[in-house]
Amino acid sequence: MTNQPKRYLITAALPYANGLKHIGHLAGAYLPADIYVRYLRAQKRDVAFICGSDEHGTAIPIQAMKEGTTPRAIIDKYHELIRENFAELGISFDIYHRTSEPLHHETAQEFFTSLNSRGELEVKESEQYYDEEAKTFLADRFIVGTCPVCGNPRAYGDQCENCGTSLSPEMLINPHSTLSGRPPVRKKTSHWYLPLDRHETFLREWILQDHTDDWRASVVGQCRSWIDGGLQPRAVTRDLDWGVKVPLPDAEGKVLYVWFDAPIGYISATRQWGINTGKDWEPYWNDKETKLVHFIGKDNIVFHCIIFPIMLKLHGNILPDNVPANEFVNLEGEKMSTSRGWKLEMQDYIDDFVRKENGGEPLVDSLRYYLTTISPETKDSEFTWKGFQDAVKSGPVDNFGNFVNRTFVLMHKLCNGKVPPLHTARMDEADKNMLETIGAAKKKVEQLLEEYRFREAQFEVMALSSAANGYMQKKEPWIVVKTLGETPENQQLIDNCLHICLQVTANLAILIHPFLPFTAKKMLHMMKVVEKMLDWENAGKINLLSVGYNLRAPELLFRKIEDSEVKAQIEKLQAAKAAKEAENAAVVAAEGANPQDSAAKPGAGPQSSKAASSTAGSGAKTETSAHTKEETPAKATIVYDDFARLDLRVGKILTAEKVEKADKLLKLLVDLGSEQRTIVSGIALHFTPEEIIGRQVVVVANLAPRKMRGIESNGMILMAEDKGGKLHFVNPDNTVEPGSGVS
Ligand code: B3M
Ligand code: ZN
Repeated sequence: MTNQPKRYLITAALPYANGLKHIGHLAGAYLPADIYVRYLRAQKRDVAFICGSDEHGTAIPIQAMKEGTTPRAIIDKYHELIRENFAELGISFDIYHRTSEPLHHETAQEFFTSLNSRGELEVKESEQYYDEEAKTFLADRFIVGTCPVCGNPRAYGDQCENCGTSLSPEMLINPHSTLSGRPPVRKKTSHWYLPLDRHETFLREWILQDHTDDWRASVVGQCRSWIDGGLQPRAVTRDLDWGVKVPLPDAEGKVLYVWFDAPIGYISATRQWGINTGKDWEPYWNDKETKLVHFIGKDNIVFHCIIFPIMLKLHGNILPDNVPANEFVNLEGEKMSTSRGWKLEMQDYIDDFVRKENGGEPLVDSLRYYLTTISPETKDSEFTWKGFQDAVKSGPVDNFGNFVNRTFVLMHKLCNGKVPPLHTARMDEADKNMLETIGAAKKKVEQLLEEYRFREAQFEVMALSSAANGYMQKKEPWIVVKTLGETPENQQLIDNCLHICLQVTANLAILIHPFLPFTAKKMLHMMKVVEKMLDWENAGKINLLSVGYNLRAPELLFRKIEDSEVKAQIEKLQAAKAAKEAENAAVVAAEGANPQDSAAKPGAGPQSSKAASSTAGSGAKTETSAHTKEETPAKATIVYDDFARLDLRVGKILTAEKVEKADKLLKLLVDLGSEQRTIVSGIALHFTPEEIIGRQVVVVANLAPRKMRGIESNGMILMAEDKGGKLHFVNPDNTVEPGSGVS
């Protein structure tokens, strides 16, 4: 789009309302979108900034299972938390909508119906996994089994969260349904497909011819490889009960695929915004003079550049003008990962830095500043706490904040707290250069922002402040009187320097405003000017503050990040990771005892003390626990359903005897209330048979039987292992009925 568009529609990817979002998300989509939108608003362009929660897809019911609650409770909780986090970090959406709203369901259904009734969708029959006990089709995420790559016994049908491998359910060893625990079967079902292949020519022309110059190379590259790889029809419906119902009589139990409905969420959010503001929303989606820009992370490229544009074209809407997708932000040298506890959530930062501090806004802007300096525009980037500390010090504190502060302090000290006059006859080259630099900086920042180059744009603002610091250093107004004497002529030199520095300050407020909005507001207050001064058209002007105007005292714009804060954050990160590792190891231990999994890992046999000793995470005493630790050191979080599959009961040891030719094993007879069980346990090196008779224990009662040394063992008892490798009983604090459940 070369001419100036009539209006702008800016979207940022709709976050899944299944958990808190981290600063990688913030840096990837929301912050750059916010900077762009704030710039457009300052330009007085007509703009709608759209976002909201993506509340469908299997991610939501899965999280509900994890938290032992309903999908509805999950979306209500996370929608609100995420919305609040964004607001606190100054992300200025015009609307933060929800795909669970009736208006969205209606909009998405209308969209589907419109495409379907015009023959743009195809119905195809296929075989899908089905849970015969739960009587439902299973999304890939609802199938778990052993990862063929790393042996993680809790890999999902779409991905192993332990090693990151993308999987399909067929690749799992011993796949089973998370709903019933049964192996899934294949069953015929029919679905609606969007035949992407019909639109290849359109995509080639639209992206590979028209947008190779203005879209980011990585975005065009991904699109090219999708198109060249051969486009296939994509299913746009799913057998699931959570989502937007397929609006057809013969589609019972089917919903729209989340990636079909979610981008339509941009449209329904715009509709709602229209209702809220009384604006006519339709031209934002229908009029060619609208510039539509999607801000996303690189994992969403195909949906925003290939699938959704096809949908938009078929539905008669405008297409995105650009999709400035970002790469990822790593944290302290590692990929951010919720399952490994390696992350910095927006919420964490807000809790530790923003809310703790009275007027924590400078720390919001410090985060925004740093995230823009490491904006992953062309490659993955790295957040480190030391990097954060250094960046805040060298940019906002020592450069920008220092300049503004010095200017105000000196103006109060040397010019009676008023904007001094400019004595043009006394201006030298340095003065003139400084004034010219203001205009040049504005041009550069503007051009970079128009090209979505936020990192460089912010750098140019800082470069202006850096030049101004250099200018002031050269002029040294604080020693003019001392060195040259207190004369009206010398006061003119001081006036000129501070007049220029104040005009630079006013310009800095305008230019930094899209990036650091709280700082800009504070500067307005110090300068006693109204918000209108921040209009972009004022940038570059050198008469923004009138001569003789009284200004307020300087306020602290930024503060340093202390070493102790850096240290505390790194420790917190390490601790979160260790806690997750311990949690994951516990799952491995429990699951490793599952005969299905040991079948998949030859050599792993049941051991009575294994679960507890591995859980304790210390030196393994038995071959099997050592084996388990080596093979699968850490595991993904389990869902509640995984835990519920265990039948844990209190038992009482009735008899105990050594097993012949097996120095580690004891054969126990355990009273489980309704029955007595023989259990072979690997605790003989720790306890004599006599000392454990009569003790209560926790038994995994539904462990499949297994023969050891010719004796069938029917269950497993849990033991805790201390640091020294000694085993201890895990038992109720008081005697309870044998057979009592443990949950
Ligand atoms: N919720 C995926 C994500 O958060 C998805 C984006 C939807 S944008 C329409 O990465
Ligand atoms: Zn794996």
